[in-house]
Amino acid sequence: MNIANSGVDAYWLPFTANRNYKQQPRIIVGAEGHHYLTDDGRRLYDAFSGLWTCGVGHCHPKIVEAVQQQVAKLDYAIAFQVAHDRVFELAERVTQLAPTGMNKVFFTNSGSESVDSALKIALAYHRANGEGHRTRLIGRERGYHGVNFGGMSVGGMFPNRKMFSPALIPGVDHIRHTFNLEKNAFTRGQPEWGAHLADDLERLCALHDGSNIAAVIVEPVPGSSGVLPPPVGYLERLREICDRHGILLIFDEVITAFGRLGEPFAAHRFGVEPDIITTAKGLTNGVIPMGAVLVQDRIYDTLMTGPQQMIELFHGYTYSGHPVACAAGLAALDVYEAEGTFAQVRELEPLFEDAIHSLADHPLVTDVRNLGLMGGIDLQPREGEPGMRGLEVHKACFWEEDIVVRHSADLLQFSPFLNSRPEDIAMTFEKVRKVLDRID
Ligand code: PXG
Ligand code: PLP
Repeated sequence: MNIANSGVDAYWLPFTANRNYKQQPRIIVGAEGHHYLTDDGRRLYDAFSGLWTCGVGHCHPKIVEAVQQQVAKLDYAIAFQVAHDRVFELAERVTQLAPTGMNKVFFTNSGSESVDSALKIALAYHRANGEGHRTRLIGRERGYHGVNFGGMSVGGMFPNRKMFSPALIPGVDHIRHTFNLEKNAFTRGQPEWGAHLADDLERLCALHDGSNIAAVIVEPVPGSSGVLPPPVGYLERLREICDRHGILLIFDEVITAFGRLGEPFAAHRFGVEPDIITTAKGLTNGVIPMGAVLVQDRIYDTLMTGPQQMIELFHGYTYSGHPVACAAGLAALDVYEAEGTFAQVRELEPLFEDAIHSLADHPLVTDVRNLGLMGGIDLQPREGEPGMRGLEVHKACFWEEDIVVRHSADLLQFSPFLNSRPEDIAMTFEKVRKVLDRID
């Protein structure tokens, strides 16, 4: 056993088959640009850009430098009742990128925290607005909103909920998902069929009475559950229904914000303005953990009530707006701007679409989906061994093809770098095809 994996037994890996992993640990000891360096001296191409996080590559020199300088100057500043200059700067920069009227930012440390913060803000807003009866929260089947209690409850991925069923928060319901193999298999980009699926929200408004619903939360493009681009007109319809019933619409943009769809936010790409946006990941290029909740001015303004010496929202984290995270965030936004990152994504999108759909003819592939630089490939599960084929592809890519491909059961997910080289996108799918050709 080498030094790098000597602590492997002590470590409980998140969202991982621990026993299987520990038989043959896959260990990263460094990263450079678009590659990881392994403990056995190999360079692996990262086809998932971290975990949808590191859009402009690992260890980007501008971000590294900003973090190094900040940590030496101000490591931490008390987050309650006092603030620091960098957090103001970052809040301002984020709102400049946000849809109009969305001028207030609450900082968190992850996507999960952003989601739970957003749900609490929605409830608090209605209460302050004289509608304390609006308490019900609506998510969507196949939604992923992180792993904290609120996000897990509005989430719609059954394995994440199953174990915790009795502890899910009450007063939550779900609209149906938009995945439909019969109508939309192998669609490139947004499917034409399915806008009417948004009307499922009207069903829940009839059931619970819309006046009792606080918020609807959806990922504009669900990521974790397999990259499901919204049918054309679907998000517009959700927005209309929310407006009709006075319901807040929350876009969970933890994956889709900061360029993944070729725009600052998915809200821009789809031309649909939510009331609240949750983010994380790309906010700092994944360099330091950080998330943010963006809200429309009227939500913030409504909450600024009561005696002025009193706290308006009893919520916040020790590390909200951490100075080092802010420095990483500011540097990341500078890089996106200087390098024209969002425009690069728009340029790469058609090429990525062609490359991922080149696998559509493979006998093990049952569906291929893509939008922006998000892609999903469903593999036919092996009889009696669900998830095994996906795991085998991931491992073969890692050990034999020097490429990191993420899988979730029999789904392969792709999150190319926002500044990918076109030849690397082509190489990614050539390698995946080679692996698919040799596994059974
Ligand atoms: N909301 C959305 C839409 C997400 O995608 C979270 C919330 C939670 O963020 P944190 O930072 O608490 O993990 C996420 C995270 C995958 C994958 O393979 C996706 C996520 C995390 C890990 C893996 O698709 N998304
Ligand atoms: N501002 C920032 C911070 C950016 O990252 C970008 C894009 O790269 C822009 C503005 C310009 O965006 P676009 O290329 O979509 O016009």
